[in-house]
Amino acid sequence: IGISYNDCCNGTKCPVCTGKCKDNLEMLLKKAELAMNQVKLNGKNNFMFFDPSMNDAIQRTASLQQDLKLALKNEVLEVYYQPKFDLGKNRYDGMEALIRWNHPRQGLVMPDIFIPIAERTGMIVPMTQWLIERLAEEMGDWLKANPECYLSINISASHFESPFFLKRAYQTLHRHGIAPSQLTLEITERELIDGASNTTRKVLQLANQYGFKLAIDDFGTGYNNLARLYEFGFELIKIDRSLVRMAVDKAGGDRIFDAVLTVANGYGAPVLVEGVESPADVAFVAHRDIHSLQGWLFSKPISSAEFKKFHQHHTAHDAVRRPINLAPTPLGVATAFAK
Ligand code: G
Ligand code: G
Ligand code: MN
Repeated sequence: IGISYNDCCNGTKCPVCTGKCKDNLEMLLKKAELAMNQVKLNGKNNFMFFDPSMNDAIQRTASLQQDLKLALKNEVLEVYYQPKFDLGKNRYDGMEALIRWNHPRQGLVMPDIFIPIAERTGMIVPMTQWLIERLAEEMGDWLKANPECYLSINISASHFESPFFLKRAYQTLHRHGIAPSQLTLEITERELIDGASNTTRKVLQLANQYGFKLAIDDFGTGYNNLARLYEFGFELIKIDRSLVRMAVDKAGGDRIFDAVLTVANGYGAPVLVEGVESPADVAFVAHRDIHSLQGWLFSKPISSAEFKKFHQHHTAHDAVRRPINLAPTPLGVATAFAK
Protein backbone atom coordinates (compact mmCIF):
# COMPACT_ATOMS: atom_id res chain seq x y z
CA ILE A 1 0.00 0.00 0.00
CA GLY A 2 1.25 3.45 -0.86
CA ILE A 3 -0.16 6.46 0.94
CA SER A 4 -0.08 10.11 -0.01
CA TYR A 5 -2.02 12.81 1.76
CA ASN A 6 -3.09 16.29 0.93
CA ASP A 7 -1.63 18.44 3.64
CA CYS A 8 -2.76 21.72 2.18
CA CYS A 9 -5.02 23.68 4.48
CA ASN A 10 -6.51 25.33 1.44
CA GLY A 11 -6.02 28.77 2.86
CA THR A 12 -8.19 28.29 5.89
CA LYS A 13 -5.76 27.48 8.70
CA CYS A 14 -2.30 28.31 7.56
CA PRO A 15 -1.13 31.92 7.33
CA VAL A 16 1.45 31.15 4.60
CA CYS A 17 -0.81 29.05 2.42
CA THR A 18 -1.18 30.28 -1.13
CA GLY A 19 -3.89 27.79 -1.94
CA LYS A 20 -1.87 26.65 -4.95
CA CYS A 21 -0.16 23.81 -3.20
CA LYS A 22 -3.29 21.70 -3.10
CA ASP A 23 -2.77 18.55 -5.08
CA ASN A 24 -5.35 17.44 -7.51
CA LEU A 25 -6.65 13.91 -7.27
CA GLU A 26 -4.49 12.70 -10.14
CA MET A 27 -1.35 13.97 -8.47
CA LEU A 28 -2.29 12.36 -5.16
CA LEU A 29 -2.84 9.01 -6.83
CA LYS A 30 0.45 9.30 -8.68
CA LYS A 31 2.30 9.92 -5.42
CA ALA A 32 0.53 7.01 -3.72
CA GLU A 33 1.58 4.82 -6.60
CA LEU A 34 5.21 5.91 -6.33
CA ALA A 35 5.09 5.06 -2.62
CA MET A 36 3.54 1.69 -3.40
CA ASN A 37 6.25 0.95 -5.97
CA GLN A 38 8.84 1.70 -3.36
CA VAL A 39 7.15 -0.82 -1.04
CA LYS A 40 7.33 -3.43 -3.78
CA LEU A 41 11.01 -2.70 -4.33
CA ASN A 42 11.64 -3.23 -0.63
CA GLY A 43 10.03 -6.64 -0.63
CA LYS A 44 6.24 -6.13 -0.68
CA ASN A 45 3.68 -6.78 2.07
CA ASN A 46 4.05 -3.37 3.71
CA PHE A 47 2.94 0.26 3.42
CA MET A 48 4.78 3.53 2.93
CA PHE A 49 4.03 7.24 2.85
CA PHE A 50 5.03 9.27 -0.19
CA ASP A 51 8.26 11.19 0.17
CA PRO A 52 9.49 13.70 -2.45
CA SER A 53 12.82 11.83 -2.70
CA MET A 54 10.90 8.92 -4.24
CA ASN A 55 10.50 10.92 -7.43
CA ASP A 56 14.26 10.99 -7.94
CA ALA A 57 14.80 7.37 -7.02
CA ILE A 58 12.06 6.18 -9.35
CA GLN A 59 13.34 8.35 -12.17
CA ARG A 60 16.90 7.06 -11.71
CA THR A 61 15.70 3.46 -11.80
CA ALA A 62 13.54 4.11 -14.83
CA SER A 63 16.45 5.61 -16.75
CA LEU A 64 18.80 2.80 -15.70
CA GLN A 65 16.16 0.37 -16.88
CA GLN A 66 16.09 2.00 -20.31
CA ASP A 67 19.88 2.05 -20.50
CA LEU A 68 20.11 -1.58 -19.45
CA LYS A 69 17.75 -2.63 -22.20
CA LEU A 70 20.03 -0.88 -24.70
CA ALA A 71 23.16 -2.32 -23.09
CA LEU A 72 21.81 -5.84 -23.49
CA LYS A 73 20.72 -5.20 -27.06
CA ASN A 74 24.02 -3.59 -28.06
CA GLU A 75 26.06 -6.18 -26.18
CA VAL A 76 28.00 -3.69 -24.10
CA LEU A 77 27.78 -5.79 -20.94
CA GLU A 78 30.97 -7.56 -20.01
CA VAL A 79 31.76 -10.81 -18.27
CA TYR A 80 34.38 -11.12 -15.57
CA TYR A 81 35.68 -14.39 -14.25
CA GLN A 82 36.85 -15.32 -10.78
CA PRO A 83 38.92 -18.47 -10.27
CA LYS A 84 38.18 -21.14 -7.71
CA PHE A 85 41.17 -22.88 -6.24
CA ASP A 86 40.86 -26.62 -5.62
CA LEU A 87 42.88 -27.66 -2.59
CA GLY A 88 42.94 -31.35 -3.48
CA LYS A 89 44.32 -30.74 -6.98
CA ASN A 90 46.37 -27.78 -5.72
CA ARG A 91 45.31 -25.71 -8.70
CA TYR A 92 42.43 -23.58 -9.92
CA ASP A 93 39.77 -25.61 -11.71
CA GLY A 94 36.65 -23.44 -11.90
CA MET A 95 35.74 -19.92 -12.94
CA GLU A 96 32.67 -18.00 -11.77
CA ALA A 97 31.20 -15.67 -14.38
CA LEU A 98 30.10 -12.28 -13.04
CA ILE A 99 28.44 -9.66 -15.22
CA ARG A 100 29.72 -6.07 -15.31
CA TRP A 101 28.11 -3.08 -16.93
CA ASN A 102 30.25 -0.25 -18.15
CA HIS A 103 27.68 2.53 -18.28
CA PRO A 104 28.49 5.30 -20.80
CA ARG A 105 27.89 8.10 -18.25
CA GLN A 106 27.96 6.46 -14.82
CA GLY A 107 31.02 4.27 -15.31
CA LEU A 108 31.12 0.78 -13.87
CA VAL A 109 27.72 -0.29 -12.52
CA MET A 110 27.81 -3.36 -10.31
CA PRO A 111 25.35 -6.25 -10.52
CA ASP A 112 23.91 -5.48 -7.09
CA ILE A 113 22.31 -2.46 -8.79
CA PHE A 114 21.30 -3.78 -12.18
CA ILE A 115 20.48 -7.45 -11.52
CA PRO A 116 17.41 -6.55 -9.39
CA ILE A 117 16.26 -4.25 -12.22
CA ALA A 118 16.78 -7.02 -14.76
CA GLU A 119 14.77 -9.36 -12.55
CA ARG A 120 11.82 -7.03 -12.14
CA THR A 121 11.62 -6.26 -15.82
CA GLY A 122 12.00 -9.77 -17.17
CA MET A 123 15.38 -8.95 -18.73
CA ILE A 124 17.19 -11.45 -16.52
CA VAL A 125 16.52 -14.53 -18.64
CA PRO A 126 17.65 -12.97 -21.95
CA MET A 127 20.64 -11.65 -20.02
CA THR A 128 21.54 -15.14 -18.85
CA GLN A 129 21.13 -16.41 -22.39
CA TRP A 130 23.46 -13.72 -23.62
CA LEU A 131 25.89 -14.58 -20.82
CA ILE A 132 26.06 -18.27 -21.74
CA GLU A 133 26.61 -17.39 -25.38
CA ARG A 134 29.46 -15.09 -24.38
CA LEU A 135 31.00 -17.69 -22.04
CA ALA A 136 30.97 -20.28 -24.75
CA GLU A 137 32.78 -17.87 -27.10
CA GLU A 138 35.31 -16.61 -24.57
CA MET A 139 35.95 -19.73 -22.52
CA GLY A 140 35.02 -22.56 -24.88
CA ASP A 141 38.60 -23.35 -25.89
CA TRP A 142 39.75 -23.46 -22.28
CA LEU A 143 36.84 -25.72 -21.30
CA LYS A 144 37.48 -28.11 -24.15
CA ALA A 145 41.20 -28.27 -23.44
CA ASN A 146 40.56 -28.82 -19.72
CA PRO A 147 37.65 -31.23 -19.34
CA GLU A 148 38.16 -31.37 -15.56
CA CYS A 149 37.55 -27.61 -15.31
CA TYR A 150 34.19 -25.84 -15.22
CA LEU A 151 32.42 -22.50 -15.38
CA SER A 152 29.68 -21.33 -13.08
CA ILE A 153 26.93 -18.77 -13.51
CA ASN A 154 24.50 -17.24 -11.02
CA ILE A 155 20.83 -18.04 -11.29
CA SER A 156 18.03 -16.34 -9.40
CA ALA A 157 14.53 -17.48 -8.51
CA SER A 158 13.08 -15.52 -11.43
CA HIS A 159 14.72 -18.07 -13.73
CA PHE A 160 12.52 -20.79 -12.28
CA GLU A 161 9.54 -19.25 -14.03
CA SER A 162 11.23 -19.68 -17.43
CA PRO A 163 12.70 -23.20 -17.41
CA PHE A 164 13.10 -22.84 -21.16
CA PHE A 165 16.39 -21.08 -20.51
CA LEU A 166 17.87 -24.48 -19.58
CA LYS A 167 17.18 -25.88 -23.00
CA ARG A 168 18.68 -22.80 -24.62
CA ALA A 169 21.75 -23.10 -22.41
CA TYR A 170 22.13 -26.75 -23.34
CA GLN A 171 21.80 -25.97 -27.06
CA THR A 172 24.31 -23.13 -26.88
CA LEU A 173 26.91 -25.29 -25.15
CA HIS A 174 26.24 -28.16 -27.52
CA ARG A 175 26.75 -25.89 -30.53
CA HIS A 176 30.16 -24.95 -29.14
CA GLY A 177 31.04 -28.55 -28.32
CA ILE A 178 31.05 -27.94 -24.55
CA ALA A 179 29.81 -30.62 -22.15
CA PRO A 180 26.86 -29.53 -19.98
CA SER A 181 28.63 -30.99 -16.95
CA GLN A 182 31.14 -28.15 -17.34
CA LEU A 183 28.48 -25.60 -16.41
CA THR A 184 27.46 -25.13 -12.78
CA LEU A 185 24.40 -23.12 -11.82
CA GLU A 186 24.85 -21.24 -8.54
CA ILE A 187 21.68 -20.50 -6.63
CA THR A 188 21.77 -18.61 -3.36
CA GLU A 189 20.35 -20.32 -0.30
CA ARG A 190 17.96 -17.38 0.03
CA GLU A 191 16.51 -17.91 -3.46
CA LEU A 192 15.62 -21.46 -2.48
CA ILE A 193 13.54 -20.32 0.45
CA ASP A 194 10.34 -21.32 -1.29
CA GLY A 195 11.96 -24.68 -1.96
CA ALA A 196 8.72 -26.41 -1.15
CA SER A 197 7.28 -25.18 -4.41
CA ASN A 198 7.01 -27.68 -7.16
CA THR A 199 8.32 -25.21 -9.70
CA THR A 200 11.68 -24.90 -8.00
CA ARG A 201 12.01 -28.62 -7.58
CA LYS A 202 11.06 -29.36 -11.18
CA VAL A 203 13.40 -26.78 -12.63
CA LEU A 204 16.33 -28.06 -10.59
CA GLN A 205 15.52 -31.63 -11.61
CA LEU A 206 15.38 -30.52 -15.22
CA ALA A 207 18.77 -28.83 -14.84
CA ASN A 208 20.11 -32.12 -13.54
CA GLN A 209 18.63 -34.01 -16.46
CA TYR A 210 20.36 -31.69 -18.92
CA GLY A 211 23.59 -32.56 -17.14
CA PHE A 212 24.30 -29.21 -15.47
CA LYS A 213 25.74 -29.15 -11.97
CA LEU A 214 24.07 -27.26 -9.13
CA ALA A 215 25.68 -25.26 -6.35
CA ILE A 216 24.25 -23.52 -3.28
CA ASP A 217 25.64 -19.99 -3.09
CA ASP A 218 26.02 -17.80 0.04
CA PHE A 219 25.41 -20.80 2.28
CA GLY A 220 24.78 -19.88 5.92
CA THR A 221 22.91 -16.64 5.18
CA GLY A 222 19.57 -17.88 3.82
CA TYR A 223 17.65 -19.19 6.84
CA ASN A 224 16.61 -22.18 4.83
CA ASN A 225 14.92 -25.38 5.77
CA LEU A 226 17.96 -27.64 6.03
CA ALA A 227 16.04 -30.86 5.44
CA ARG A 228 14.53 -29.45 2.27
CA LEU A 229 17.88 -28.36 0.88
CA TYR A 230 19.03 -31.95 1.22
CA GLU A 231 16.35 -33.11 -1.23
CA PHE A 232 17.73 -30.97 -4.04
CA GLY A 233 21.06 -32.77 -4.28
CA PHE A 234 23.68 -30.09 -4.85
CA GLU A 235 27.16 -30.82 -6.14
CA LEU A 236 28.88 -27.89 -4.43
CA ILE A 237 28.17 -25.80 -1.34
CA LYS A 238 29.68 -22.32 -1.15
CA ILE A 239 29.99 -20.93 2.37
CA ASP A 240 29.27 -17.21 2.42
CA ARG A 241 32.19 -14.85 2.86
CA SER A 242 30.61 -13.18 5.89
CA LEU A 243 31.23 -16.37 7.88
CA VAL A 244 34.95 -16.33 7.13
CA ARG A 245 35.15 -12.67 8.11
CA MET A 246 33.43 -13.48 11.37
CA ALA A 247 35.59 -16.52 12.02
CA VAL A 248 38.86 -14.68 11.49
CA ASP A 249 37.99 -11.21 12.83
CA LYS A 250 35.64 -11.86 15.76
CA ALA A 251 36.30 -13.69 19.00
CA GLY A 252 34.34 -16.93 19.05
CA GLY A 253 33.34 -16.52 15.40
CA ASP A 254 35.20 -19.71 14.56
CA ARG A 255 32.66 -21.77 16.52
CA ILE A 256 29.79 -20.51 14.36
CA PHE A 257 31.85 -21.08 11.22
CA ASP A 258 32.56 -24.64 12.32
CA ALA A 259 28.89 -25.27 13.05
CA VAL A 260 27.94 -24.06 9.57
CA LEU A 261 30.76 -26.09 8.02
CA THR A 262 29.54 -29.21 9.81
CA VAL A 263 26.07 -28.70 8.33
CA ALA A 264 27.55 -28.06 4.87
CA ASN A 265 29.70 -31.18 5.07
CA GLY A 266 26.61 -33.09 6.19
CA TYR A 267 25.18 -32.82 2.68
CA GLY A 268 28.08 -34.87 1.40
CA ALA A 269 28.98 -32.42 -1.38
CA PRO A 270 32.35 -30.65 -1.70
CA VAL A 271 32.48 -27.38 0.23
CA LEU A 272 33.96 -24.13 -1.11
CA VAL A 273 34.76 -21.12 1.06
CA GLU A 274 34.18 -17.70 -0.51
CA GLY A 275 35.87 -14.41 0.30
CA VAL A 276 39.34 -15.69 1.11
CA GLU A 277 41.26 -12.42 1.21
CA SER A 278 44.44 -12.95 3.19
CA PRO A 279 46.98 -15.56 4.31
CA ALA A 280 45.28 -15.38 7.72
CA ASP A 281 42.05 -16.58 6.08
CA VAL A 282 43.95 -19.44 4.41
CA ALA A 283 45.55 -20.35 7.73
CA PHE A 284 42.09 -20.46 9.27
CA VAL A 285 40.57 -22.77 6.67
CA ALA A 286 43.64 -25.04 6.60
CA HIS A 287 43.08 -28.42 8.27
CA ARG A 288 39.33 -28.01 8.03
CA ASP A 289 37.20 -30.21 5.82
CA ILE A 290 37.11 -27.79 2.89
CA HIS A 291 37.50 -28.64 -0.76
CA SER A 292 38.12 -25.35 -2.54
CA LEU A 293 38.61 -21.62 -2.03
CA GLN A 294 37.60 -18.46 -3.86
CA GLY A 295 38.52 -14.88 -3.10
CA TRP A 296 40.70 -11.86 -3.73
CA LEU A 297 43.80 -13.61 -2.38
CA PHE A 298 43.74 -15.89 -5.41
CA SER A 299 42.35 -13.38 -7.85
CA LYS A 300 39.72 -10.68 -8.18
CA PRO A 301 37.20 -11.22 -10.97
CA ILE A 302 39.16 -10.66 -14.23
CA SER A 303 38.26 -9.99 -17.85
CA SER A 304 38.63 -12.71 -20.46
CA ALA A 305 41.81 -11.01 -21.77
CA GLU A 306 43.29 -11.06 -18.27
CA PHE A 307 42.15 -14.64 -17.91
CA LYS A 308 44.29 -15.64 -20.90
CA LYS A 309 47.35 -14.25 -19.11
CA PHE A 310 46.26 -15.90 -15.88
CA HIS A 311 45.94 -19.23 -17.63
CA GLN A 312 49.26 -18.88 -19.45
CA HIS A 313 50.97 -18.07 -16.21
CA HIS A 314 49.53 -21.20 -14.65
CA THR A 315 50.46 -23.38 -17.56
CA ALA A 316 54.01 -21.98 -17.52
CA HIS A 317 54.26 -22.77 -13.82
CA ASP A 318 52.54 -26.07 -14.28
CA ALA A 319 54.79 -27.97 -11.92
CA VAL A 320 53.89 -25.75 -8.98
CA ARG A 321 50.60 -24.33 -10.27
CA ARG A 322 50.98 -21.35 -8.06
CA PRO A 323 47.99 -19.01 -7.94
CA ILE A 324 48.96 -15.57 -9.17
CA ASN A 325 48.31 -12.33 -7.24
CA LEU A 326 49.50 -14.19 -4.22
CA ALA A 327 51.74 -12.19 -1.96
CA PRO A 328 53.03 -13.70 0.23
CA THR A 329 52.42 -16.99 -1.49
CA PRO A 330 50.42 -19.45 0.58
CA LEU A 331 51.69 -22.25 -1.65
CA GLY A 332 53.32 -23.91 1.32
CA VAL A 333 50.06 -23.73 3.17
CA ALA A 334 47.98 -24.91 0.24
CA THR A 335 50.31 -27.85 -0.36
CA ALA A 336 50.39 -28.66 3.32
CA PHE A 337 46.67 -29.09 3.55
CA ALA A 338 46.02 -30.54 0.13
CA LYS A 339 44.21 -33.79 0.77
O1 G B 1 31.24 -9.48 -8.05
P1 G B 1 29.96 -9.03 -7.95
O2 G B 1 29.81 -7.63 -7.44
O3 G B 1 29.85 -9.14 -9.42
O4 G B 1 28.58 -9.73 -7.73
C1 G B 1 27.55 -9.21 -6.95
C2 G B 1 26.37 -10.13 -6.96
O5 G B 1 25.75 -10.15 -8.23
C3 G B 1 26.74 -11.56 -6.61
O6 G B 1 25.84 -12.02 -5.62
C4 G B 1 26.52 -12.30 -7.89
O7 G B 1 26.02 -13.58 -7.63
C5 G B 1 25.49 -11.45 -8.63
N1 G B 1 25.67 -11.62 -10.07
C6 G B 1 26.75 -11.34 -10.82
N2 G B 1 26.54 -11.71 -12.12
C7 G B 1 25.28 -12.24 -12.15
C8 G B 1 24.48 -12.82 -13.19
O8 G B 1 24.88 -12.98 -14.34
N3 G B 1 23.23 -13.25 -12.85
C9 G B 1 22.74 -13.14 -11.59
N4 G B 1 21.50 -13.58 -11.33
N5 G B 1 23.47 -12.62 -10.59
C10 G B 1 24.72 -12.18 -10.86
O1 G C 1 27.14 -13.91 -4.13
P1 G C 1 28.25 -14.41 -5.00
O2 G C 1 29.01 -15.47 -4.33
O3 G C 1 27.86 -14.76 -6.37
O4 G C 1 29.18 -13.15 -5.03
C1 G C 1 30.34 -12.97 -5.65
C2 G C 1 30.70 -11.61 -5.13
O5 G C 1 31.76 -11.67 -4.18
C3 G C 1 31.14 -10.67 -6.17
O6 G C 1 30.61 -9.42 -5.83
C4 G C 1 32.65 -10.66 -6.02
O7 G C 1 33.21 -9.50 -6.56
C5 G C 1 32.77 -10.74 -4.52
N1 G C 1 34.04 -11.26 -4.03
C6 G C 1 34.78 -12.22 -4.59
N2 G C 1 35.87 -12.51 -3.84
C7 G C 1 35.81 -11.68 -2.76
C8 G C 1 36.66 -11.49 -1.62
O8 G C 1 37.68 -12.15 -1.42
N3 G C 1 36.24 -10.57 -0.72
C9 G C 1 35.12 -9.83 -0.88
N4 G C 1 34.81 -8.92 0.04
N5 G C 1 34.31 -9.98 -1.95
C10 G C 1 34.66 -10.89 -2.88
MN1 MN D 1 27.97 -16.80 -6.92
